[in-house]
Amino acid sequence: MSEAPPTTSEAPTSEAPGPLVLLLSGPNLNLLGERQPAVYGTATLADHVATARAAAHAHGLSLEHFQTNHEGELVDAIHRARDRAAAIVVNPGAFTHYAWSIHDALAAFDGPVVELHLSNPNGREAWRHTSVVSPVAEGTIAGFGGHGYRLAIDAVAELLAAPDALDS
Ligand code: CA2
Repeated sequence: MSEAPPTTSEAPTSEAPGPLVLLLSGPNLNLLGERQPAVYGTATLADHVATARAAAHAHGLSLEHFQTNHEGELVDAIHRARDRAAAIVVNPGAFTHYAWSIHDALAAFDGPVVELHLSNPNGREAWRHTSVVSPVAEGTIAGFGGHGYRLAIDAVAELLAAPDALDS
């Protein structure tokens, strides 16, 4: 019998030039396109990464993506970003609702952080209404499905170009 493929992540991919945006995907997002299309759509995570990368390139930014099902790996990825990335876009999956280690790691990142969700957690079960990530994010994009990936990159580009641009 062949061994099951690793569940943790795809290899980080990036390209020069331009400031680096790190796109992080939390648990179970690797299953997108396979289950629950009524909630999360039919596009795969690779489709969403391609959308984000195209948007980043249009803004002169480079993009690296990392997906993991493990909280500590997400914390490690955020730590590594401290010396490398200008901004982080993160869909923390269910970690959104309870993973204070991710809150703390993001709080130690100097650049802008945009929280991203495919669905609108506030319109779903009560346990999804709390985000421990929101307090350390510049803002949240939620409920726009795959379009959210472009919207999140657009927001990051604005924030990097003029850090106070979205204040008013
Ligand atoms: O709406 C989002 O993007 C979420 O972050 C998705 C998380 C959920 O726990 C958050 O409340 C909101 C879940 C991602 C799981 O994705 C699956 C995809 C296909 C099949 C099963 C799960």
